[in-house]
Amino acid sequence: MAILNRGGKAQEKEAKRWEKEIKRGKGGWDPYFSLVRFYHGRGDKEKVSALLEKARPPLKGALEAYVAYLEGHSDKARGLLAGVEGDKREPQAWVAFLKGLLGDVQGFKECLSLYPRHSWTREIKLFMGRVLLEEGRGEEALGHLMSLESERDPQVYLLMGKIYHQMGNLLAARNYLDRVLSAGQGDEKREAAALVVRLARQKEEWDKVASALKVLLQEADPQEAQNLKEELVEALIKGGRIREARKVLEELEDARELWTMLARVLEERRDWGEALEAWEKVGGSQGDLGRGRVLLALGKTGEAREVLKGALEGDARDQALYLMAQGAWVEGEGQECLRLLREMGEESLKRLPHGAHLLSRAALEAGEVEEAARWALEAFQALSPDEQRQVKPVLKRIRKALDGTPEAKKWLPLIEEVLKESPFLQRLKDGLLKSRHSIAKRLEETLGIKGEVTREDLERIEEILISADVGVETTDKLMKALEKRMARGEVRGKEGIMAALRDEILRLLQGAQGRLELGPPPWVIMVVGVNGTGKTTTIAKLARRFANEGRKVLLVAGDTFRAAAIEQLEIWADRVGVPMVKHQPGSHPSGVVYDALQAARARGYDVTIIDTAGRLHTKVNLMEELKKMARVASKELPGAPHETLLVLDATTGQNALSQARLFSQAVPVTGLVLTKLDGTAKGGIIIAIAGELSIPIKLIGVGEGMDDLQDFDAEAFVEALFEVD
Ligand SMILES: Nc1nc2c(ncn2[C@@H]2O[C@H](COP(=O)(O)OP(=O)(O)OP(=O)(O)O)[C@@H](O)[C@H]2O)c(=O)[nH]1
Ligand SMILES: [Mg+2]
Repeated sequence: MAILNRGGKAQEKEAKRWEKEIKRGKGGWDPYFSLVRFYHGRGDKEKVSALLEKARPPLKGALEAYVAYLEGHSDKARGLLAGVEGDKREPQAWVAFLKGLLGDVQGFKECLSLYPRHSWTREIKLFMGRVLLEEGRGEEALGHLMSLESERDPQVYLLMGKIYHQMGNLLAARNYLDRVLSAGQGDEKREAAALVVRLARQKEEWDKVASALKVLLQEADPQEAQNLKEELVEALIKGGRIREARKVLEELEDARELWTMLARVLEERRDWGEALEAWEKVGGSQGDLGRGRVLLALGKTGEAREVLKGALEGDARDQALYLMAQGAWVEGEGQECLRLLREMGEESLKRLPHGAHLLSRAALEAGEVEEAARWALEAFQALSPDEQRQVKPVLKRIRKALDGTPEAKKWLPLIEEVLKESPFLQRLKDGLLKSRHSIAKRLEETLGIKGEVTREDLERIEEILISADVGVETTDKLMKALEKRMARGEVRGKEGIMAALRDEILRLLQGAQGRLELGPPPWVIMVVGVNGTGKTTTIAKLARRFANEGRKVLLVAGDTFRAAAIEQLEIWADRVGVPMVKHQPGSHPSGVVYDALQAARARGYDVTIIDTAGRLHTKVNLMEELKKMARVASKELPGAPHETLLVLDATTGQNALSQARLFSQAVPVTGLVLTKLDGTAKGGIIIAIAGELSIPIKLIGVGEGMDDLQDFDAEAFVEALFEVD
């Protein structure tokens, strides 16, 4: 069955040999099938017809069926084959093989039983696998292919990859396709690469996409290469390989969209110089718009406004007007800013809430309070919650300006409605009142909002941060970040420096934000910390939270050293209505942990919270006790304690940092609780913690009330800390 031979130049020679064999009346059916395939593959219809002429039944019928199959007429082929019977073993096998090709897997099986151990067993299995794959019978196909797997055959691997892909086992699919990529060549390698591109793209594995595309590129013709390179650039950009993307992009013609994509990413990375060049490549009004935006970010306001004029004609007009207005605003030309924004028209302003926001500020400055109110409200409704925070101060100023005017009646209720805080945020703001005064308010009072930033201003910022307990190291980090932004020209004026500082602090806190999550029961939380930081009250608050969520909670009086400590937790357990395990005062703390975990397991508690002592005769004793408790817990319940919360008191300032280091050395602290933020003007300690420790902050306490223990939300925190009324 030479028909199964693979393509290639050798075929020319082979074909001559087959022709000779036919002339000599030798070789049976093989040379006929091989030649039909060969000539059909070259589109040589005459030669195919000549062969059909020459053949006698039943070979003739079989060949006709084969040709119909090659032409894609499977039904016709089946009809033609129906009357054909092979008389001897080889013809019989050919007929069976054709049946197999036409979707009757039984045919392949017959073939295999006629020639059980022949050089083409492998090929037949491959064909069978392909037919089964087409019919969606992947599992069956795998059964036949397994025996071939050991041959390290890229063809087999490719087929298995495709089958696993069809079956939805993407991991296995990728595994086999990767083998084709590393060992295969030619068609298989290309096919595997194309499939890998698809699979990796679904999973957004851009490096994989890129490397598979490169395989495809190796043998692509120029037209294909253009398309593939476009895809490659996209994958490289998405994978963050910007420099490489740019290099490939340089080779492409007419790739505006990709340049736009690249320019956007460069802008996001604040890579201004490169972004500017990329926008230049984009050209047209979009390009002008991009360049204008970058120049504005660089503080080159005049140049930006000039460039943006180029974008005024065309579909980027509104954006251009908005950016020009921004430039005017930064330059202190309030009236010009207002004029440009008004030129945008109502509809456009509604679509561009940032424009509406800017308009409200410019209008307020110009004394057009009603216009300001209208557009501030419009912007607020359309912006994301994070951006809404920036509109709030404007609304507050408008509220003040409206006071006592005839328009107040119409606008004040609307503004009040929008400014109403959620109870959560309100409580946080109340809790952070002292810190807000010592940080944000002082910054604003000493800096003012208008004008350029001087060296003294920076020194004052530094001073205020340090005095609010942000700590020398973290303050230094923040100041460096600010100076870097200023050097890049990103920060304009005092308003800009405040925004940048807020942004840097937010980033720092976001990096430290954690979440208290419960795993499967029995989940065990151990609460540690020096005396008086708020361990026991934190436990009570958590117990109530979990109980309210409908969980079974168990408390453990692990501070066995003081009778009062056991009583205190007991009172809380009663109040919250959850059970508590205790031992005699003075007994061993690990004993009570052991009992409690047995109970937790036996009675199916969802979460068990262990209170611990804050003070022993020496620090060493305390740490040793904690270690022992953790050890006992993990022996009783593998993995326990699943969470170890360290409670820190915000009013103790820099001391909190050394406590955190000390406790982490003894037990694996998984989260921090920072209490009493309401009791200090030095809430900056949380920024120091975020800057200097690598333990996530999970909870914060902003008061003694039961609801004053909050999940730490960096964004809300920064808003509460910075929003000066
Ligand atoms: N203002 C304020 N007080 C808090 C906060 N959290 C805890 N407290 C108070 O801090 C005091 C000490 O709290 P406890 O829970 O007894 O502290 P502890 O860590 O268990 O102390 P020891 O058992 O002595 O180690 C109590 O009066 C609490 O009400 C908070 O977020 N804000
Ligand atoms: Mg206590």
